[in-house]
Amino acid sequence: MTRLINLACAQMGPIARSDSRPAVVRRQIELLREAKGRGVEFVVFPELAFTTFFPRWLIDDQTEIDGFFEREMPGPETHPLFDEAKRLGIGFYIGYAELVAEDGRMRRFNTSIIVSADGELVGKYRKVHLPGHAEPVEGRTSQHLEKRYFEPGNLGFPVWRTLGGITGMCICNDRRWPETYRVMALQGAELVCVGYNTPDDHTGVFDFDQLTGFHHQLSLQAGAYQNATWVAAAAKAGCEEGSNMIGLSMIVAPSGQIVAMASTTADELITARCDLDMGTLYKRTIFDFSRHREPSQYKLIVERKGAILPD
Ligand code: CDT
Repeated sequence: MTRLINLACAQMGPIARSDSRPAVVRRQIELLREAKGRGVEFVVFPELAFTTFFPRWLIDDQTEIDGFFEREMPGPETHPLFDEAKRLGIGFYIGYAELVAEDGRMRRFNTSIIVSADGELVGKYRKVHLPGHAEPVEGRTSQHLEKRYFEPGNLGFPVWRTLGGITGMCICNDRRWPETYRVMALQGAELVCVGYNTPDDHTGVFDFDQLTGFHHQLSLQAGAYQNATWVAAAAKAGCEEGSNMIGLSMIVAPSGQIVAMASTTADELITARCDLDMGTLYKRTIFDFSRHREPSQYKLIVERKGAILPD
């Protein structure tokens, strides 16, 4: 028996700083409608999908910063997306900047949610691995100040029974860390959704930066294969406010094979018919965790943060 799901990644082209949320939501609704026409049941949208990628700028005015955040989801400007998805009967993953009163203070997270086809919130995730810096790096036109604007996520890497299978989420830089996938795989993940904004100049070292697309693919394919899970990753791409961000949105099978990939850096829907049972072969053989893993030998992974070199 197979468990098939028609899956899409709705890659988005650039969002200018001056673009309003209603204008962005209209683009997302167009992508949803195209998805419906192609028989899609679930759509993955990018990280921070309602605004430009604001961590590229040093902004001092807290009111201005908070203008990029959502106090409620859906809110007055974002609910048309939720309404249309429900009308079309399509579930989705989407990322946004979350401003929330928690533990007696205002907190800011880089967040994603899964919404079911009937419009119910299935789950929330807050980005754990925040890349970049808290202070601007001299000489860079585009900064990467996620460590300044967000706190690390505090919800772990949960998974949910939805879409007829077990689904988890991560956000952008998380996809480069093997722990991300493994924690979800240890809960039986069959699909991992990822939204991302990846500039092509993030180290400033050409030898590294020219491989940005390759490192992205490598991470997703390794994560999928080593954890016997589908991975669906949606970019915000193209030249956004002078920063070039990679496209290459893709759907990767548990075999590690790429089954769909974007060919532009604009708004583009990619789709694949995914058998959620495909990972079972790997989970019963080479990656049968309960037979082959040796957790007692991996203790350092949770005990140690940075490398300590031998004497
Ligand atoms: N958004 C995000 O996490 N982007 C990072 C690139 C920047 S690292 C300074 C990524 O890992 O793609």
